[in-house]
Amino acid sequence: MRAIMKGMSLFFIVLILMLPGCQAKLEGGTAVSTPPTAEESTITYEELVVGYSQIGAESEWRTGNTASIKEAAESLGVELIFSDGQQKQENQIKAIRTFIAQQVDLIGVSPVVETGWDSVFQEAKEAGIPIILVDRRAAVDENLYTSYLGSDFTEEGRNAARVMVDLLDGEGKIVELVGTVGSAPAIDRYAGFREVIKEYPDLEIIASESGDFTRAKGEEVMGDFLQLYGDKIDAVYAHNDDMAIGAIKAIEAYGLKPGEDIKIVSIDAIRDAFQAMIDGKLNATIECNPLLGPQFFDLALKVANGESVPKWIPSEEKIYFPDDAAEVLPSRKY
Ligand code: GYE
Repeated sequence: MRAIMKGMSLFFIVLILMLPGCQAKLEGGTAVSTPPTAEESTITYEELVVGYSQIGAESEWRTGNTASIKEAAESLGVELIFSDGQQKQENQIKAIRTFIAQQVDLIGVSPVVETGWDSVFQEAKEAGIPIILVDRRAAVDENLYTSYLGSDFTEEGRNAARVMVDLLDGEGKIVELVGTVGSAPAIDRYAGFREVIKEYPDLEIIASESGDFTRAKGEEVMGDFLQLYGDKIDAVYAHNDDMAIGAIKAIEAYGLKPGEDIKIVSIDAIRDAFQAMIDGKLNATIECNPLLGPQFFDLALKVANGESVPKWIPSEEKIYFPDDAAEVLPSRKY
């Protein structure tokens, strides 16, 4: 909506008011102009106003994701109103309400947890503002958002399990560092991993706790696991690299060798994970792509121009092992 106003000069508004059959009507002496339809005008990147509700800055993945969104907006000339929710859903809901009041053209949101979005998304819908989910899904009716741009977290969990089966030769005790409780990646990575592991009766998940996707919490929870189970632990499955890096510290502090005495598989493929693999402390990382900025604005422009878009645009992702880490690290952008 703001783009339409930005794109329309006063002259143009006066002109359409004077044209017969135009969409402007006079109601009680006030001019009301209906926005042009997709056929009548095409919005450009420079005219687009986007509100973006980010989760916070809990991980390297997240800071890479934020940079990608901001850089893409800047280089395309999109007006971006960015809000950092500091890990709190209530802050994200407030931000979305502000975007609605500001009449942005479109809202991008990465929901910290899956549930609790119905009312605010409904408010956006009633205001005619489309929502694109970025990175994380929300458990809402499909008609409350236009598209979801993000990874297949369940497949990431399955891939982590497939790698784990190989590393442990189908036998051993695993501890799990779970992501933020109630978040889409934590729920799906938990489930995907188990789908594969349950086929191997000699693989056992002996403990599973949330490390909230942060290094500090990953270190703390791994420290607790070591106190409880010590060298009975054969492997760690961490829902992200930051928690794995925290776990590496805890394992070293306990006097064991991460990557050797205790195998570690995690998700994201951040630069520090490549360094940990080069150092022999991490056994594999499953890529999850945060560089979603360019794709997001491409999608946003299409939606603002009334084009139809897919309901889900999955990211393409790889698995990385220590053997390729030194070669790949220089090209990693996050
Ligand atoms: O894996 C983790 C981050 O939602 C995919 O959130 C994202 C996850 C990512 O904090 O590092």
